[in-house]
Amino acid sequence: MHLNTEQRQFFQDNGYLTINGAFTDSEMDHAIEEAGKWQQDFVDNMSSDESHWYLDHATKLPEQLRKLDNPVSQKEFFRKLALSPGILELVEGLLGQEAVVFFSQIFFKPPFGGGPKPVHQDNFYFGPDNLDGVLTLWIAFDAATIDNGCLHYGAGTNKYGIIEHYAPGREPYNYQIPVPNHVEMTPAPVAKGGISLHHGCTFHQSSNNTSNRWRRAMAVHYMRKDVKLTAPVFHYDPTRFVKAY
Ligand SMILES: O=C(O)CCC(=O)C(=O)O
Repeated sequence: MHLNTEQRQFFQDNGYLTINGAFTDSEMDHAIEEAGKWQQDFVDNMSSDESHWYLDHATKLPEQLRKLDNPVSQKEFFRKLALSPGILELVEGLLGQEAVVFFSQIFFKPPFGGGPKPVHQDNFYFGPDNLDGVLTLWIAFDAATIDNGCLHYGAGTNKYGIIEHYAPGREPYNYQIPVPNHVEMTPAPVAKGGISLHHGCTFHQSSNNTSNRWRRAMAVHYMRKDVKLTAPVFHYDPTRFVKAY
């Protein structure tokens, strides 16, 4: 998959880019089925610590997960999506070098209230030694719209460096930043099978899912192969890293 000059420039200036039609509906239906089976198995076996961390406490539906970690390293189906030749060409073209998937997450955002993800920068969590060496590819398993909780981006915040974040006491997984008045968070709806890319420093968030439709997606976090995560907030296990080369 090749970016034209305009798309490349948009990514460089704004720190994000949306491309529809990257995957087929049937690939996304398969992804939803795989994620659903895994979610059920996880819920059936989770500890109480895991239930605090992983359950979506906002949706009216019972016992739904907000996320699952490391699909790319744990499940072949998701690994194939993340390492498909077109996607790699795109990601490595933007990073300028061969890439490693060091972390990945499935975000479920269930219907009837599924919880928000507050404004944050991925690089705050990851702490890379090269801020331009990390990017996230977000694959929309379902169409993501404003009412079911698509991502919103702060255009140009990819150039802000890392801002200090804070986390509410009971939500150590929800580090966040107060958004300065001059930064507008712009919605980035994505069609089913579309992708949204963002630089590791770009401010982004998603709101509650106020609709009766799911908003499932997989975020794949890539870094250039010469990048080291020297100041991460959480531990990113190197045995889970997946080389794309
Ligand atoms: O899918 C979401 O709601 C949050 C995604 C996110 O924070 C990310 O992809 O880095």
